[in-house]
Amino acid sequence: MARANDEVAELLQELADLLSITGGEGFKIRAYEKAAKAIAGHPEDVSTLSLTALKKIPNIGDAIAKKIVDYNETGTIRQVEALRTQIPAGVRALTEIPGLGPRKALQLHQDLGIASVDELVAAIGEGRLRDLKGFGAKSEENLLRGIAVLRESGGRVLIDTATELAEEIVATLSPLALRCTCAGSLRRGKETIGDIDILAAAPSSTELMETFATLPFVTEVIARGEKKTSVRTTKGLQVDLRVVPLDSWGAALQYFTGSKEHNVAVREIAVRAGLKLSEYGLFDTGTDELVVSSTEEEVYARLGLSWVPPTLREDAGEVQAALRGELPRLVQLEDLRGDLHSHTDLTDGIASLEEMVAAAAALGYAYYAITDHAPDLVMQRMTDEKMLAQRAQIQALQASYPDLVLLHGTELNIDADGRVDWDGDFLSGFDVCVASIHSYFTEDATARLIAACENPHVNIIGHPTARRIGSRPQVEADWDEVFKACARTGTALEVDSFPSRLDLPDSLIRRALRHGVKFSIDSDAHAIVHMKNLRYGMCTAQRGWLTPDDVINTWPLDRLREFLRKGR
Ligand code: DGT
Ligand code: CA
Ligand code: CA
Ligand code: ZN
Repeated sequence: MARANDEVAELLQELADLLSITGGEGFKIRAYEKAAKAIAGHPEDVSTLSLTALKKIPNIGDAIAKKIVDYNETGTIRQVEALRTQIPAGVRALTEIPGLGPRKALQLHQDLGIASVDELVAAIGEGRLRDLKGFGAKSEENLLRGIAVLRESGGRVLIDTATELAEEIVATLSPLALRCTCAGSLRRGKETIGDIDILAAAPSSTELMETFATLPFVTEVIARGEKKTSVRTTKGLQVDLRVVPLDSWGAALQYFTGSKEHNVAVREIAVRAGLKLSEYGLFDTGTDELVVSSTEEEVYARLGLSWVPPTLREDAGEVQAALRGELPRLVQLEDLRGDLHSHTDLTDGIASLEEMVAAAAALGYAYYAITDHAPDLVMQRMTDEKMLAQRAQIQALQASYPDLVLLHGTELNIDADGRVDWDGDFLSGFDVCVASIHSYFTEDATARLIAACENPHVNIIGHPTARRIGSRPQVEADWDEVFKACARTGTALEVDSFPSRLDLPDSLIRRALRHGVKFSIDSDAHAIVHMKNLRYGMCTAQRGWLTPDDVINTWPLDRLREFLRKGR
């Protein structure tokens, strides 16, 4: 289940959105947005905090603290409920479109009577937006792009939402089963999840199905049977539970992990060997006798394949590689020695330098980079003085952490011409520089990214496509040219682990790998709770077939430092 913090943060963000539709004051809207971020990143569970304790959280004043108390007592914020009733549902549906703000949504509703995404598509087709103040051909194009992004994500949820829910279900059901785990796209670590698939082994399914169907967050039982039950949760997400006998566990897990395409390819190999593979086991086609079924390893081994890690099961060459015994040794969480992209409250993070460093030390890292934003991101108000003061602070802090090497870095902004915030002199004072696109998202980015790679101080391209899953498309670029520049200049590409980014995406990672590019799997943490997001970036990295040698932050510090020198 989502933490209370996430629900409160969503309600506060919704409050900000609703107020901007109803013409609320700007400073209030920004205060709610800041509060939503602060609550989402706060390490303590807000449902356990008193009014006094809530007010001690940065960016939470008396009024907002009281709204959280309201949530703790009633499960919602009453002001949000009241505002919802004042705004036509159609207008709220329109604001879901990436790039369409609340005011323009309201304008479309009031002036043209548009109350749904479909009606908007029709209106654009009929040219009805042309004469509307504040709209034009360019905005029509952007709206259609936004609608495409929205539809692509249709009904799928981000991996962190699905993981948290699935882990809670598995924890509840495990005591009632011999085995219990998640399968489907979640086990394969896909960036978005259509529905959650849970598999359990037990002699009888009665108690498991009953417990599952009556979980507190279940709003509807879609189908209920002895072998399979499907439910819908408060978040609208579907969860399927399948219960199998223990001796068919391996075959069932293999089958329900998918992907469908991987399973088809594996079944073809079975057929050629005179065998038949189903969720019940691997059978001899002639005699119908069971050959193996209890573990996945046995099933793959009997077919002459090495066991295929779930993150590779997409029929993208893994079956052939498994046949030849040439699957890569994939990078794993345990391989990471440090994190090279993180923020503190000096810019838009919510934890202090001391808190972030203490958390990194607790994770057992060998090195850790602080990379606060650079001056061109104007709202972050960075200055040379502030950056140098932070460096002095880091040097002082280093004495308390004999086992953790602190690196001072920054996240630069790649401008319209591919230049970054500071000159070479100032940049040479940093241990590591990440450079990212934070502007001009709709223009071709090839030349800018290549110019950034050619800067001798830029080590890592941060979240390279700049996409936001479900809300902002990737920047357009000739990626093969960008990857060539990365490989040529010794610039790593980031795998940003934020669940809404997961950037580079898996398919581009594989393409970059063919050019010999190196990668950095980073948290981009803006709060201590974000550090654990590395597990999601790791799924994406594995789906891109990365090995430890491809990932610079698995390397010992000496080798990393050599890479960061970039031949200078
Ligand atoms: P999703 O839910 O859209 O994120 O993606 P999956 O892969 O979890 O798909 P889902 O939930 O429909 O099915 C879970 C797994 O069960 C799937 O990866 C493979 C297996 N499976 C389900 N239906 C079929 C089928 O008709 N044929 C085969 N070969 N496998 C199936
Ligand atoms: Ca699924
Ligand atoms: Ca399913
Ligand atoms: Zn960034």
